[in-house]
Amino acid sequence: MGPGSGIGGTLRDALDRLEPPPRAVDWSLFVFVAAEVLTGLVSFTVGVPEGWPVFWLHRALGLGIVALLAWKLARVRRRLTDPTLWQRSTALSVLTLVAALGALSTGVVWVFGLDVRLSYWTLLSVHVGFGLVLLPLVAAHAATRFRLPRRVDFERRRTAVRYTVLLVAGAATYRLQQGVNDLLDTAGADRRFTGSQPREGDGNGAFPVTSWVADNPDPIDREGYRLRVEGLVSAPVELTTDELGAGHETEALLDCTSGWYTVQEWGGIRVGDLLDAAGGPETASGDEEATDREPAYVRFTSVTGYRWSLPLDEAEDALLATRVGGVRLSHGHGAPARLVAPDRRGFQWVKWVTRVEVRAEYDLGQWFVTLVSGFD
Ligand SMILES: Nc1nc2c(c(=O)[nH]1)N[C@H]1C(S)=C(S)[C@@H](COP(=O)(O)O)O[C@H]1N2
Ligand SMILES: [Mo]
Repeated sequence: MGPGSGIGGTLRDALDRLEPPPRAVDWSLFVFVAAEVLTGLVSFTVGVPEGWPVFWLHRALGLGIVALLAWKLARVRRRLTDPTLWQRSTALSVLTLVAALGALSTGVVWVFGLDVRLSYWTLLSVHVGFGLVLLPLVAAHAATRFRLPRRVDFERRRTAVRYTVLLVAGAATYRLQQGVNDLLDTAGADRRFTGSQPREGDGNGAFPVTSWVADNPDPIDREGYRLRVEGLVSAPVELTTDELGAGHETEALLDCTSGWYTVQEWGGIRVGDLLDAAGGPETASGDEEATDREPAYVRFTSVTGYRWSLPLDEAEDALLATRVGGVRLSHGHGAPARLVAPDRRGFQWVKWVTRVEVRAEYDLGQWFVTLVSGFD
């Protein structure tokens, strides 16, 4: 089939017309990969549907990389296939290509609802792994053949048109995939806007026990357990398991960044009521220098040290759960008590909570602690 004939030919013509100059392709690949890592990481913090543009941008950029990579490979193919052209940097190039193909293929396959597990890693976690090694590889690869971009490579109007078309085509392709998923009724059809797949059923057994990285404490003895409620409250208290009770019920959706979600009925105590048991939030009056510290956040800390804070208003409506699906929480799911924070991603739902603290400051350290908690 010659150029321009049939659908394949038309597509080819369109791709040819869109193709940026070689140097622009190289730089674009670098920028697109960096943007993918950024949007991917940011998407992990998004739990409300209004955050959908982050996910769509991630998908469109990913499909843009497919096109960029196709142009690039068409140009440099011989450097890889012809052994007489191999250099020292070729190994790095191949490694970078493998990571790129790994990230792209796991992403695409995930979208169609396939989930082959590599031990306890979901395919989405493997995708994240490929993405995280890809960025330094692309940076190193670019450094071996560093050439500054020239003005003519990015002639303004053409560049804007090209990249707009590229991203719109990416988004359209993603949209098309949704139709295919619906039509074939694949597991990919039930994904949330976050990309997570459903886990059906009620109670402890219905959804996986997940620790972010390495958190894995011994079971907590119900009798010996105490929950401390302290910080900027009038009367700090320690509560027993029985005092936490299960007076409050709420249905909430837990969406883990490893790619699954579940809707469960959670029972426990409203955090607002918990704070009332400690006399309620109270401004700490400082000394003569009038350093009043206003209650602004509530921090939930696990027996392992893992922790997360919510703004005070949001925290008051959150739940410290002792039950799920009508039964007691199992150890793996955070017994005796775990945070249920609707609209927040799973990693923020602290398990095995032993301390609830009203604070004035935002806790920047939580970002680090959630990554290393459980490593000794
Ligand atoms: N203390 C502690 N709490 C934690 C975690 C953890 O590693 N340690 N993992 C979080 C993550 S990533 C998720 S998705 C949910 C999973 O809750 P589950 O194990 O009940 O499914 O718990 C969160 N709470
Ligand atoms: Mo998670």
